[in-house]
Amino acid sequence: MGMVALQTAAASGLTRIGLQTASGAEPAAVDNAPAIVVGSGYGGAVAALRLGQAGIRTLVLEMGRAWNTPGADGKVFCSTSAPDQRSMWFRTRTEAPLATFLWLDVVNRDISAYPGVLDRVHFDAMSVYVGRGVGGGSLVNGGMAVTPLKAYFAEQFPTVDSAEMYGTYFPRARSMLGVNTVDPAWFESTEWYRFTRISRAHAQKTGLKTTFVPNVYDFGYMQREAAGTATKSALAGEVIYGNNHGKRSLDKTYLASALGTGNVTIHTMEKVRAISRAADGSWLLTADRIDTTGTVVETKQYGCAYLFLGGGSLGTTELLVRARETGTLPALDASVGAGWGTNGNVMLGRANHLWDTVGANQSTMPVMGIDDWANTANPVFAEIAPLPTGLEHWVSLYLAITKNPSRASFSYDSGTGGVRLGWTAAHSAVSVAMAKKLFDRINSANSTIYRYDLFGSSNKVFADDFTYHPLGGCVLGKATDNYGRVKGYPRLYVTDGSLVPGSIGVNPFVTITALAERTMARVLAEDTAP
Ligand code: FAE
Repeated sequence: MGMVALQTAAASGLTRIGLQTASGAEPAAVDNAPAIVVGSGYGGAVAALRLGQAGIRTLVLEMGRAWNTPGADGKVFCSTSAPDQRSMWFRTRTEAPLATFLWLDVVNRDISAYPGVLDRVHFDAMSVYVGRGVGGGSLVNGGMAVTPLKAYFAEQFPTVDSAEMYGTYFPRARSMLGVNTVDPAWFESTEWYRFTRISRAHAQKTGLKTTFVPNVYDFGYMQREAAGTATKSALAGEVIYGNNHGKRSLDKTYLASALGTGNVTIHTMEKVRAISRAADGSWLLTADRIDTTGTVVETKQYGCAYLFLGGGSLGTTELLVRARETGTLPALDASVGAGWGTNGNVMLGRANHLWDTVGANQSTMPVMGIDDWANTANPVFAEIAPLPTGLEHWVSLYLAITKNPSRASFSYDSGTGGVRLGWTAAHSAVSVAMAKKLFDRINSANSTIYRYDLFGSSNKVFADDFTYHPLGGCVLGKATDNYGRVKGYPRLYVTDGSLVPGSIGVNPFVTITALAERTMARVLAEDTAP
């Protein structure tokens, strides 16, 4: 794992993660690097590791902070039940996905503005949850590490050799990410997954198939939590504001290995704002360095020969749409900004009978899904989600992934310098109709009803106004070639979720990681000088 050290240059206020040199001196500041990676989520982390291993000096620019220093309470991340400033990205009140419980606003809390770990980015009719910090979405997500159905992968990526993906890149991604599965015997007996067993029984009574899903949370650690021999994290409600233990997030896997190569440096709290190309074909980047109040304290210029975009579906697409529309990269393809979708996400809750208790104790890591994707009339894969409140509430919660074919585009807003998203309520209604069809069946087979109190005061049953799975914007084979090379601009690459055309049918990070591995293998073999 190498000698990873966090160094804070007090004079400049610059926090830099680097590898301690033999002399103990800090590596020289890098303003020009052979390769720059924007963002440190899945796509960025894979790029950084493979570049570093190839001996290419690489700088990663990440707008969020490094989550490796305990706060005053001795913990790196705050708890979900008592969130503080660490929870959300520059907010004065938390914005949890479940807004209410029994219609009461008991979930959200006033906080002070700070570069917290979870962001909710609001567009006109859709808001998108994303992770902020070294590790991107891996810091806040549910860890579900699902490989998509081969047939659906091939449908979404007709130009990609799926034999090679399933033979080489998916296995590589799973092994690097530390994917493991819950011990079935423990699952059947532990109080922490009673909520899942109840939902499974109701699905089975409906004649539906359920399937275990792997996770990157260390289930050995979780069993020790349950036994009382390890500090609780997944069993203490931790997930969307970060896990203090147990989760193999990217800072512990890909990024730790990347730093261990000695060739990779990560600059935190630096947001790339503009990309342009110099006369010699190299890349120029403008990045704003912020402090913990969000104030821009320095605007920096960087140069590189190879530029990898891993800012996620929102981050990467915004940078490229802005570059095309402001004329810094005018030859970008017209499809940059298009092909965006929510992976058909809809969240909902069902009310169980009094005898079907879900348990006061619930693990935050989902381990099972209701798999009705083969139902061509209404394909849905529904994750059985936890609702850990510490009390019995008889709620079965789900995150449904529906095969919603709707796609939207981002457009440049010259007034704000940001982007707008053309997703509408009508697009979401398609996901809701599909989720409703499936859960009406489950309710009817079990004589149950929906919960009306979870998503605000308007008796909303289906949370259709947010997604955890933003996908697309720079779709593989459209905005880029078949390997993520941006059309029209040599040595510019996209490696993240913006390559996926709006839907992949399961939780997306294994697919994003595997595609990034495929891109890096090709680019390092063909594009870089030996
Ligand atoms: P991502 O991980 O979002 O990383 C992008 C990084 O770039 C972030 O760290 C940004 O701060 C940074 N960035 C963006 N713009 C800039 C800029 N201009 N300059 C500098 N830095 C920038 O992208 N997926 C699963 O497969 N299983 C799950 O169980 C699951 N649960 C989820 C639960 C939650 C609450 C959320 C929010 C997401 C969940 N996801 C899950 C989705 C998953 O985390 C997401 O698909 C990936 O993180 C996307 O990876 P990317 O590399 O595309």
